[in-house]
Amino acid sequence: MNFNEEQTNRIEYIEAVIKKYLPKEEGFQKTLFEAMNYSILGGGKRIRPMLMLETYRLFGGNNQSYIEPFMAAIEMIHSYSLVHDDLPAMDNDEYRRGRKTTHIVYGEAMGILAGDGLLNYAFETACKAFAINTEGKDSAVLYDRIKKAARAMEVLGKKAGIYGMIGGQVIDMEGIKPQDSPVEKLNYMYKLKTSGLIEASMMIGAILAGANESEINIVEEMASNIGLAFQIQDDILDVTSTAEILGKPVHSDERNEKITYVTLLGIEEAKRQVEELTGKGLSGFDTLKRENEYLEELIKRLINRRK
Ligand code: GRG
Repeated sequence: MNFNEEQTNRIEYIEAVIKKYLPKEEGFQKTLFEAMNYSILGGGKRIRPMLMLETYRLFGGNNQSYIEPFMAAIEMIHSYSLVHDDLPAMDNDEYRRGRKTTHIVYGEAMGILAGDGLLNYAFETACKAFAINTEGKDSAVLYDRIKKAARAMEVLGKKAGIYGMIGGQVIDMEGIKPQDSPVEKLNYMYKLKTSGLIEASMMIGAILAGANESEINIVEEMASNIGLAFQIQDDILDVTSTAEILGKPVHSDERNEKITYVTLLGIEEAKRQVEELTGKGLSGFDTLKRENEYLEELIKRLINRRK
């Protein structure tokens, strides 16, 4: 397998899927549509829809039109979270993915609305998975597909919401103090803030492909560990990388006086934890007794990424 070639093909496909659902930049809300499209189309690794699609394939899923609305939806939610995270009331960042952030280009009010727009539109888009072609299918098959799509909607809402990403962001905003059992609280916060959408991506792939309850639980655990490793790598890159490579300012954690894995445990221990969590995440493939060579390689590269 030529991983880089495979990855380029997948990114092209995912971008085409996202574009298919984006609003046309016309009408009286044109500026909002432009700000939404600017936010989602400015690069990005597209790892969440990629993890979703590959987990779907891991469980034998082969009907892309069924999963595509969810692939677009998860990237819309991810994009909204970045737009809002960059706002002056939150991290107040001017650059992301090597370009000006949405509120810098369109103003703060439009930044808030573009984020809100992407979040709502994500659920509107995901609902298109219910628009199933009923021709020639018996009612039991149709019921099963609708049931899976409904379960996937619930996971999307929960993992992006108050028990997931938004919950984690609140803990981050309130800050972790040295007297707070910081490692425990940091782990909890990262598992919600960063693992939340990774869990949603992989679980939705598994659900729509028809995985059973025990398999869905294994996938959730895998994604939780992978998400945590991904976030700790983010902490490491904030101190070891450069703004040119990352496309956003480095040392932002220090500037914002944030407690991170690196400030708490040091860089060597942070790297060791990344290794350990990655091993735990990847061991899920053995437990599941399923193979997807591309997905395994993707996870390894995500964790060892430079940006
Ligand atoms: C505003 C509700 C709300 C949540 C914000 C996503 C987030 C929560 C904050 C962004 C800051 C941050 C470090 C989040 C952790 C997850 C993370 C590393 C996001 C960046 O994801 P990538 O690397 O980004 O997939 P690209 O640009 O590749 O899409």
